[in-house]
Amino acid sequence: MKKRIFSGIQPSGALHIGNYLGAIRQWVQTQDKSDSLFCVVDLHAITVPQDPKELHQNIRELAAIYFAAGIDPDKSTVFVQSQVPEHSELAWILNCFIPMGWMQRMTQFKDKSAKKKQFSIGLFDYPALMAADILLYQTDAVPVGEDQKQHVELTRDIAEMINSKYGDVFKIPEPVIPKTGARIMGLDDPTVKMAKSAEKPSRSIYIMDEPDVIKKKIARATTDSETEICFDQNRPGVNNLLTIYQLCSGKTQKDIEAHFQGKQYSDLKRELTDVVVDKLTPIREEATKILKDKKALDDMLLKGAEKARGLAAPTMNKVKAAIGLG
Ligand code: AQP
Repeated sequence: MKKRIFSGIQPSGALHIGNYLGAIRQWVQTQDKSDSLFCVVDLHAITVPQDPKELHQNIRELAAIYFAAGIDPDKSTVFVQSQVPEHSELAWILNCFIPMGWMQRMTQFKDKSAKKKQFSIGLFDYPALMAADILLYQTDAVPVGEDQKQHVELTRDIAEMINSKYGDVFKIPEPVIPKTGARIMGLDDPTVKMAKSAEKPSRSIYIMDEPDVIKKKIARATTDSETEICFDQNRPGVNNLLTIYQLCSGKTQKDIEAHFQGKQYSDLKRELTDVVVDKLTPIREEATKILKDKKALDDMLLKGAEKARGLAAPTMNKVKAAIGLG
């Protein structure tokens, strides 16, 4: 039997090339080998303030990009989290079992809340909703970045605790950290991660950026005063540009270094622009087409949500029966 995989992205801003290279690109490769669910996790996005109009637009755009990048709705279940109410329902039930101390240990909450004057209970409770997302589908594997590993470990602890009380309710999921899941850094500041919620548009190459915008952003990207073009963690700007080049071109580091030997940063930036534009243009064009047919996109997402609800129902019945509800 194929392994079941669950993964999602928050519609918390416009999607960038880091999200594509670090997540969606890998999903497209795994969908043939696994029984995959790919979710637009909009309930996670509202754990921080969102503008309603922008959120609505981001949800649709993210879904359109999933399909445009090659997620096939006949192979994978693609849906919007808030269209499957079982996610919130299970999250509430889990909330009533998770010891407070377990949640207080979550480092992402500590980091995110430290930067804010005020934050919601939802931000604190984010890992419980993530656990519900995963456990609802009896998921085998969760592809995540290093920063989300602690949340998957918490999910395992929650599942084991409930199973030990009530028998075999949940499958214990495994975190999968993709080997090639390089962290793409900001173009303007390569010491911070490229992020959807970053305020400066110059930080990120967005999937929906036109070629001339991509060209300008790469031309202004931070490098250094050295001359040699090589992969070097201690030179974060050049290293980041080369990493994006590597992931978009599919070439090896050795070949790339040989190719750029004796060349200048202006050559690297020009060639990088070409490979990025080649990679993103078909996705942008297809997503634009998908977004134009509002009803077709709504229908695809509703179909995905119905399929997801069908998969979630047996778990919800099992959980409710186990704890005495319903
Ligand atoms: N810079 C990145 N490089 C590589 N992969 C990245 N991902 C995110 N940023 C990079 C991967 O994309 C997915 C998005 O997950 P998410 O929406 O839950 O949130 P995130 O990781 O916090 O993404 P962002 O873009 O940084 O958004 P905001 O600004 O909203 O926090 C994950 O698979 C992640 O690894």
